[in-house]
Amino acid sequence: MYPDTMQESLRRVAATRPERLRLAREKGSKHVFPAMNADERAVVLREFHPDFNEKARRKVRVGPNAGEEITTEVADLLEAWPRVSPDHFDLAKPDIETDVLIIGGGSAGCSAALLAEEQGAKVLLITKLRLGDSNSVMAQGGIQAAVNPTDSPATHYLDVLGGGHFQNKPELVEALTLDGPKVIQWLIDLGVIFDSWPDGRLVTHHGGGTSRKRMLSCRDYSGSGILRVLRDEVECRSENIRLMEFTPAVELIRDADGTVAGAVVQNFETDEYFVIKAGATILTTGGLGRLHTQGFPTSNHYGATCDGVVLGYRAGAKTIFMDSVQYHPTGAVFPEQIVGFLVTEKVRGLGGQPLNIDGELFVFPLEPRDVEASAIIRECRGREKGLLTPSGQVGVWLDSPIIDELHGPGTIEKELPAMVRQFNRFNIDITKEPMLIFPTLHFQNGGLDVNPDCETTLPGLYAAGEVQGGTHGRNRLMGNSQLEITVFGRRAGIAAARYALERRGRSTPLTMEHVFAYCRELEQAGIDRSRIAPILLPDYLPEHVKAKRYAAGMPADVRT
Ligand code: MEZ
Repeated sequence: MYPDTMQESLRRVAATRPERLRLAREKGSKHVFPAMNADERAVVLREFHPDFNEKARRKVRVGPNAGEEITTEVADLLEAWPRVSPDHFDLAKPDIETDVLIIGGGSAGCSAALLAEEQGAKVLLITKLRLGDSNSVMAQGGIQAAVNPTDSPATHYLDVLGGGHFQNKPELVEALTLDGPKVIQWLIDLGVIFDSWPDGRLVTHHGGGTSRKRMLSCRDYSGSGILRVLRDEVECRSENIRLMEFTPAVELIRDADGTVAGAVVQNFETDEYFVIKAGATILTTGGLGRLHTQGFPTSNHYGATCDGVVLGYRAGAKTIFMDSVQYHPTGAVFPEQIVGFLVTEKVRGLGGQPLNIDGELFVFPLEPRDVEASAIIRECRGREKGLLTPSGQVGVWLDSPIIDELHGPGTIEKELPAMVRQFNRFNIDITKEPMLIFPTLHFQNGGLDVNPDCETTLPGLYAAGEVQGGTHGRNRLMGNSQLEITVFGRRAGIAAARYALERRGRSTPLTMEHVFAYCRELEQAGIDRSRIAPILLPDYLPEHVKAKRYAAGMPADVRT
């Protein structure tokens, strides 16, 4: 239920709807508002995208990317001390040995495990929370792949490059788009049920920046529709895929040849540490939403704390595009309980329109994400045409009722059941009233630098999914993350298994000398010892509680 202060604006939204509807019906949703040209996009990005804020980036002083500009909150994490001292572990006596160690239990981790197992490797998958607790499972709107006869991987390739401002690594985009249709078939064969027409053809929608309809979906539970199948499959293959939950990695291990050869992991429940020796190691740890860059709320899951980049970087792997963060244009800003929650882009794919306080459409609804988000920020902060919520947030409307008007009653209930439920809990019926939205921190555009086999710049270390960088340049389009985690999860699984199987039986001594070396760099750069990483879990304790803990002689940070 919206407060009285918003009722006048809601009346204006209802008043402008018939004309907006007429335009959408007569000209098609693509022409309801002129799309920006390249110059207009550049201006709105420069003036309003958070990445262009002067405090958004700073030079990192240590590690393989030293001297490069990196997102400030990430630079803070890279300039942090280890959680554990390498002295404490007897590397000559590993607690567990495996061919392939996978760190992270979302769709990339599960895909990697399945494909590594199929190569004949023994796999150990460790995950910080439960298997499946990840950004993968929270994706709503869909997965892109060129499955339609009017589409092709080449067209998809061009869209991905355009969305990424032509800065993407082309070989990764090629792998992503060429593997796309094959991966969709693989998912269907495993049991994923994508939305389809009665004659069996897959339903496809547009997303921001797509030149063809290629967004496949499982209603608006797409990530969950995919991951539950992958997770079940992993659990079914328990003979060769061992699973350890509530067990994050806290440091990578290398061997005397410089190859990454496993990790030190922590059991969250017992606080025990284990040394795991592996023939190859794959990072599938996801993104960084819980760093709340520039104070933004996030659509990400609780464990999205950038751990994989920290671990890989400290071991010596290079990053790419770690100066770029994605703010999804439509996060909820009302009610307060769901601030930052995702409002899927599928709403706009179905014809939903962003409107200001006067009920005016102010941007083409399907601009690429960074442009759409910047235009919404401009409407609120630059033009002051947003609405203020009782808790002090500012947002604009996303007109959902127009969807039923465009496509027939019942469309919203059928296509957007997650959205309907999310708002119904607060007595907001999105079939009758719009949602109030503002950009929310959604995705880590950059990550560890990889090639199409997911090899990082360190031998024996692979990265797949959100933790890898390069595929999307500095801006990802909707649905390409769900594709990336499966395409590159599979590729990492195959490549890592082959690497590990070739090395089976070798016994090169393990070392954590790289951690000592990193500490020396931190020391030289004068980095404050109170900063510890990976952080593993976000810190939401209020300052006054921390002060009390400190006064009682406890560590102020509950996570240490
Ligand atoms: O790819 C995404 O980020 C996605 C599917 C999000 C959404 O809006 O639903």
